[in-house]
Amino acid sequence: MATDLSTEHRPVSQLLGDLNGRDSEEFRLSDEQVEFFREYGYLGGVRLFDDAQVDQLCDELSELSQPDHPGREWWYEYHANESSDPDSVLFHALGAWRIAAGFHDLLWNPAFCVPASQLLEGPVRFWHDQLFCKPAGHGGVVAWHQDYSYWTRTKPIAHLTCWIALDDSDCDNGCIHYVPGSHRWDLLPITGLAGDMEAIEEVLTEEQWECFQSPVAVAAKRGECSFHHGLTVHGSFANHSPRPRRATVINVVRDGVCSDSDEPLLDGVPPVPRGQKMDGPFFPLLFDPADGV
Ligand SMILES: O=C(O)CCC(=O)C(=O)O
Repeated sequence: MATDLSTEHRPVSQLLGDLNGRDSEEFRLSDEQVEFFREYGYLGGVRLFDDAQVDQLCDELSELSQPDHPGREWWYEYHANESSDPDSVLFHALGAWRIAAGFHDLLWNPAFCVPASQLLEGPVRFWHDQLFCKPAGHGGVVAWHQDYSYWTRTKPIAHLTCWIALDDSDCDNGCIHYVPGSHRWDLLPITGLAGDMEAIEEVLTEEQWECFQSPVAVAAKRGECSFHHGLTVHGSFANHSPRPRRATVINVVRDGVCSDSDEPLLDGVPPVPRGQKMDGPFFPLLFDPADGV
């Protein structure tokens, strides 16, 4: 029998080992890294996990990919294939932190929380997690988009995404690509997440579309992550390689971001009334720099 881990607001397994006891200074980004993020809207090459930790997460992931696994009622969303094409598969699911101990505990990894608080410039509150997995040979695209276009029910924009590679990822198996500087663009409408990579073109100016001629591919070794701003345009191409491309994502907000809706912010979660700060069991405070790790 699985238990709903959303009631636990500290690590419940050995995934992080002694990481939580260490000095937060060890995990701080350099001034150059923070400056790079501010300039371009993304930052790659930050290590969060070693091989053994990624192995534990991959074991859990194989169970979570079985549609009849225990705890399946706690997903916020679960798409065995987000695209409508069986030859272009994107497994996409939100809510693994409630179901599997490793995916729960990774939220409290100081190697994630400390940099996140530097980039958000404040305490880090959990929004939700995601899995984005492309099988070998017939993995689908993640079409160009801005994350915040899916999150306008929360405001103001003080949102950060951490994309974590569970396989070595590069241009062959569909690594993440960013449009540098697009975090300064206005909010674009939703044009779809799977299927047509370039659907976004219809809502761009000519000048913006030019920027898609030179997006930056950010390769990552398993266990490494990249961070991006809620408005940075990003996407990833199909995986025709013989290797899978699996990733997990943590989405966070600066503490103080409010609900802008009286509807549930996530499927199955009690509403946070419009105007009230996001808080409560589903949106735990992960890290406050005033307290340290
Ligand atoms: O996994 C990918 O290729 C893209 C993930 C994504 O869109 C995100 O992290 O916001």
